Amino acid sequence: MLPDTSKRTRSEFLFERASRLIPGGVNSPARAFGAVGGTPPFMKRGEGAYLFDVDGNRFIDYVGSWGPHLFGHRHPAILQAIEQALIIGTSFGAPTEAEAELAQLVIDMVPSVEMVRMVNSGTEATMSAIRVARGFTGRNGVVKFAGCYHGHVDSLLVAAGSGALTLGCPSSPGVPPGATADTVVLPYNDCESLEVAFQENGDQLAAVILEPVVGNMGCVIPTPEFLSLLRRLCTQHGTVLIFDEVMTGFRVAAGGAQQLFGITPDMTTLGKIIGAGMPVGAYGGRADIMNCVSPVGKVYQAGTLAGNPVAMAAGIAMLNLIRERNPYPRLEQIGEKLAVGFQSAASAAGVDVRINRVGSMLTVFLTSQTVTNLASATTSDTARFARWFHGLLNRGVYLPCSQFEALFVSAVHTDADIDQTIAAAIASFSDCNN
Ligand code: KE4
Repeated sequence: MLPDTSKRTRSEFLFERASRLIPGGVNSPARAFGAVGGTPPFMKRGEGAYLFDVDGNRFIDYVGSWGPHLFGHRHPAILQAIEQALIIGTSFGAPTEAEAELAQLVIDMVPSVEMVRMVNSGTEATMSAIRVARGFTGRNGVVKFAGCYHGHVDSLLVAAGSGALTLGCPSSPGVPPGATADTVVLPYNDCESLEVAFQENGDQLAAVILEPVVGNMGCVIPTPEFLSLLRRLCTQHGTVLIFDEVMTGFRVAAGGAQQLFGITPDMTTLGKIIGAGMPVGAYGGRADIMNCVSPVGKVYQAGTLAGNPVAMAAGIAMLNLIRERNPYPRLEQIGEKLAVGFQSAASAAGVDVRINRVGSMLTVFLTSQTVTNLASATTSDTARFARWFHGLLNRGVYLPCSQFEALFVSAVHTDADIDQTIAAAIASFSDCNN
């Protein structure tokens, strides 16, 4: 028997109030249900694989705060670390031992990282990495790929994914032409256009930045040829290759996509899991590049709360959990079980889907086309996705509220959770046909 989790009375009241105080009633557009309609449930608490809203509904959570909760909500080891950190204070604006402890863990785990700087978000990480790459090379050009999202950095808010794509403004108003004049946008997985871009601009390119597994146009997987060509051309032209692993870092492997695919970038950006739900981003890479960063070098970057002890404690606990528990075999197994279940549910209802998955991150695209880039991702039937989404939500399953996002399974989702999710998916796919 599937639950009825359609009651939104309290959430509707809170959303109406919030919408008068905060643009769209949310502090990040991705949460606003803009593409699927309806009222977003206001959450009261999380526990393991579950979220509980203010109307007493329980949801199996596949958002995980958009990635951080690799071990589910309120893991005891992470809570305990935060509680102990709070005893000594929240932030000092002075160096603390914890910052070097987390830095050492990142350097030990992520192949490309020889030195690392902590910041407060993924956006800060990518913004800083681009500036450092430009300072290091003395060049201005940056290549990004259509559908990839790297946070709300002016120079990268061009053909961006995630909320920008979902809400139909991949290139945002308010970004002056000068901010994107040096940004070259190419199709993802397109080796030919990459070759041409380097033939035409190679000696002006400071950096190439990409999601090494895309989450922000939905999950899109790079071809081995694309990644190895990227690595070869960047090396050949002295261009800094930046893997934006804010989403894939510690998600698809302990060492991220660069470990999974065996391609080492020059710089890496991190976020989400590194903070275990607390505000932490990081950028790092080759020591010769990172030594350009102030105060050692001249490329300026700073942050009042960067490296604060509470967030560091959460990150240290998370990365130690990963090293002690090695969740990736289980994440692969349960991610596969979910994907196979979604595929069989869609087939049973006669709904065409394409599912892209890497480990515990995946997207069910409602299209009959194989999805390898933004053009194929946007063939998806977003209206039908909205109906499927709400069918699941009203049956206790909480997916990201956009066709152009990845969902995340945690290490604490059970087989029973997956079975319940698939039962809800079967019913919801049938809804789609009515
Ligand atoms: P934040 O500034 O939101 O911490 O990170 C920006 C960012 C950078 N790079 C990648 C690959 C990312 O996925 C993100 C943020 N991801 C979105 C969800 N796709 C965050 C959700 C939101 O914007 O509320």
